[in-house]
Amino acid sequence: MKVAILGGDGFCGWPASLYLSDQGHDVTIVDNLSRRAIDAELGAESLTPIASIDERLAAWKEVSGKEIGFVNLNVAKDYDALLDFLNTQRPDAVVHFAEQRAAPYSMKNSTTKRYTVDNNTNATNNLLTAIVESGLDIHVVHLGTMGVYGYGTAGMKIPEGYLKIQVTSDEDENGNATKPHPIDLEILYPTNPGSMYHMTKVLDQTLFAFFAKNDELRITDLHQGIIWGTTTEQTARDERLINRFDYDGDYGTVLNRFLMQSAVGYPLTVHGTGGQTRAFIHIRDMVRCIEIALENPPERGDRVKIFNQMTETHRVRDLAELIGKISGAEVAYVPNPRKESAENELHVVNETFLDLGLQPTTLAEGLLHEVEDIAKKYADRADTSKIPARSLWTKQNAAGEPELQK
Ligand code: USQ
Repeated sequence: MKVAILGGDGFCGWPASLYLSDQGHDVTIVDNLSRRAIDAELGAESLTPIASIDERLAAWKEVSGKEIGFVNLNVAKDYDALLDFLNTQRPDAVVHFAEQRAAPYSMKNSTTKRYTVDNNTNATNNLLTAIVESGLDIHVVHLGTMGVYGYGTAGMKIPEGYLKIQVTSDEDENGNATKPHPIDLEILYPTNPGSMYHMTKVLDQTLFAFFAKNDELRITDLHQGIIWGTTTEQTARDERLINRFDYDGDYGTVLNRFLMQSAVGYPLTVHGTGGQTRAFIHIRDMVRCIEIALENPPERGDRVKIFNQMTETHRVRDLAELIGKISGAEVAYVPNPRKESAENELHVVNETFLDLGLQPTTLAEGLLHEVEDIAKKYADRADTSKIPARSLWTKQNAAGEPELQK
């Protein structure tokens, strides 16, 4: 299959590109290297030393004998170049990772808030519009987030995108009064994003629904949980293929952060009570899920296909305590910089991927140690001043209490 990977230089995009290339797909990465620019802006580098994109691609060719193409293009801004790329390359599928993906970065200040919304929504809109203009039948696989649902429970498992509901009507189709009677509907699960970033993925969902309905584009939206792990079979083949390892307060995600903190002897930063329950998936399952989604596209005219891309749920404090137990790390309960429920349950349906053959990589001590060992190997590159999460969801006063707007 000919596949274009938008955002193929990032944390998910790079291992997915290598995996698909390894499986024999013809892969081209489209990326404007914005994630590297944000590293420079934040003064926070990946813990692992990532090679330049040219070095990465040359190393992959050397190691695997396979070639991955690269086009430096800003999907959110360079519409004509994107359209030209699609018309020239004529990919069978596009995997869309080209979005700013950190919730704390998206909540930092008005510049990062506006950047996240501009970048993410324009990237999606440009891609969908360019596919329509090209007239090509390209399957779009988009990396969405579990965070579009919010993390609450309505006393039921969160379904895969769509919710069956029943409403009571007291009129017929012509508006004439009738006895109250039930009507069955299926709607997009009500959204409840917790950050500007998560909100952009909600906006994406509406764009997808419209383009699937109006232009009959074939679209799959993957509602992914929090990734843990950094290494895949392909990234481990050569040091120049190494994946990013974000540990800073903006881009580092919770379990990888805890493992890194344990490796460098920094107390694990549990936000609030740590009662937040979240969905997780190992990075090796993520790359497999992308391939499964590519192999199982919707038909033209179908509604958007939505998969919940997660394999298990965990409570933040349980993860911290587990790592404390196996590695002897100290656990610190710090004030929560975010506005989120202190405690929540989370139950999620993930049958589609399991039915299509995904064998989940669940949280196991061996794999936790593997991540910690990578963090230990590169511990001398760590800047511990970048660990605390400083991006606040609401302004706080000196006592750390929310500052109400007058
Ligand atoms: N947390 C801590 N301590 C930390 C870091 C995080 O207690 O040091 C807590 C947060 O307060 C939050 C939870 O852990 O309650 C998850 O935070 P996170 O930074 O690991 O994940 P999140 O901000 O939700 O975003 C990440 C990815 C995003 C993806 C999302 C999937 O950055 O791209 O969409 O996970 S999900 O969480 O399922 O929405």
